[in-house]
Amino acid sequence: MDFIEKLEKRWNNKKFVCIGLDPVLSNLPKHLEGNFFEFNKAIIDETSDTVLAYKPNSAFYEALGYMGIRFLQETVNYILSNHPDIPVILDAKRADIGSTNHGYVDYAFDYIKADAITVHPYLGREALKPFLERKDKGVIVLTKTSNPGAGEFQDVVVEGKELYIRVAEAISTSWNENGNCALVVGATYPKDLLKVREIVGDMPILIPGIGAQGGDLENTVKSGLTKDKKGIIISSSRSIIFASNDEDFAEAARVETEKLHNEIQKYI
Ligand code: OMP
Repeated sequence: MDFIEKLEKRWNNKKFVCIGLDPVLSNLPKHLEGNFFEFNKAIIDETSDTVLAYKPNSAFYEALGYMGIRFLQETVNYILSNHPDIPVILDAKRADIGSTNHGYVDYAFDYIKADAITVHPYLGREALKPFLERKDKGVIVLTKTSNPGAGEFQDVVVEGKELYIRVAEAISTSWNENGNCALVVGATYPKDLLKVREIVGDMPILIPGIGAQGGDLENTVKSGLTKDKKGIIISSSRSIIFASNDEDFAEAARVETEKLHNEIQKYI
């Protein structure tokens, strides 16, 4: 199953929550002794029946050096082996000139074995070809990010339209020849999410910013859904994975995941 097929299957079962697997040493329960894989595994075991996807952010693993990369690889292997229908998004926000991108592509898709990766659009479609050519993998392009300063460049008006609108237009047309593109729009900008949804039709949109960043869930769901009530990947990390930093952390993560899942269902 490719990335889009995995998403479709889980959307059909009304799953919309993506858990950001973003561990930090200082927040890990003591008994795990800094083992990110054991931390993630416990959370996956408790939440796999409720989630749409998992999204480890590479930064938290890179911070530990080679041990971190090993924890990341073990985590993705665990999901692939035990829940092959759950898509794994490697949040790495990569992109460079074309020849260098081959390195990122080999790492993300062949070594880590992620189903999708986040990339930034700054270098343009020509440079991103090594990502876009991997038809079975998702290429999720930053369009309107969740951070307070996102507008500094993304809202600049270029030939009559904000830059993020032009990015959304490009991604949904020429970039998406292989039908494997998706976009990132932060839950902190629901009005912009609605504009992007109108441009991109039923393309998948990854929506971080719910939970710790204070995104408005009701507006986000209503603005982001497609006509057939799919298309949204609602992502939250800290508010789920650090709901408790005691021995009950995985159960606490399950409770938070189910809470988010149930709240989303109210707005569908
Ligand atoms: P929490 O704020 O703890 O839910 O974490 C948010 C996660 O989503 C982090 O891994 C961020 O790097 C990521 N993210 C954003 O917060 N904002 C964006 O605009 C894009 C992303 C992302 O690509 O996932």
